[in-house]
Amino acid sequence: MKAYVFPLSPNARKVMAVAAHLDLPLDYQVVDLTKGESRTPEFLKLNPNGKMPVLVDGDFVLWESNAIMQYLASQKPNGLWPDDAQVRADICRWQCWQLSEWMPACGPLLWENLLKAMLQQGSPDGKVVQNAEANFLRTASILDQHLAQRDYLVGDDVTLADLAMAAPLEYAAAAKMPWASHEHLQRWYARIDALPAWQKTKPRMG
Ligand SMILES: N[C@@H](CCC(=O)N[C@@H](CS)C(=O)NCC(=O)O)C(=O)O
Repeated sequence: MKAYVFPLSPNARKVMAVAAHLDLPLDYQVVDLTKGESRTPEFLKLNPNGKMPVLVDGDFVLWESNAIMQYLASQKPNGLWPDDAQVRADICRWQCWQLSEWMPACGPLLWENLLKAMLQQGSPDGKVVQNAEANFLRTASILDQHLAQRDYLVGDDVTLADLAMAAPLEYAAAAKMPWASHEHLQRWYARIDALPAWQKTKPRMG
């Protein structure tokens, strides 16, 4: 299977971490987003949205990171995606929430406080940052409360839900995400950060 990724991206990390955790050999093709490589005619044939990650397995082409995570985790029995309808629905619920609530909360802070400077796109917009911080605090509190009595988002061990949610937090400090008072969330992230698959796929700058 071939995966098209830009390894610095949290969405790529989600896919790479699953493959690392399950020891699935993926043939990686880097799509350099700083060079517009996701907008070439060849790449747009794989994903008309012009976005990575994309997985190619023979004739089967799959985009959307959460769908790719589930497909990879379906390759063999494992605890990331247990074969139980209710557990899978619970994991999928958190993956949906990750896309609909968590990424929109983290994304503007990643852009304003980190990417803008990296890409020389000017300084952070104070008003956008203020709104983004409020949204981050609202959503982070939901996670913090959920994690107050548990070590992982679903069940007693790491699942796809954790790997999906953890991805943007790699940049929590650099993007100035205000999570200092969310101690349960921080403790949970430290647990994910310690996983060999998370360490192995840590983005390397430069
Ligand atoms: N919902 C998609 C989002 C993917 C996405 O936003 N990818 C971004 C980088 S994080 C991208 O490839 N952007 C390239 C572009 O817009 O040209 C997923 O989860 O896979």
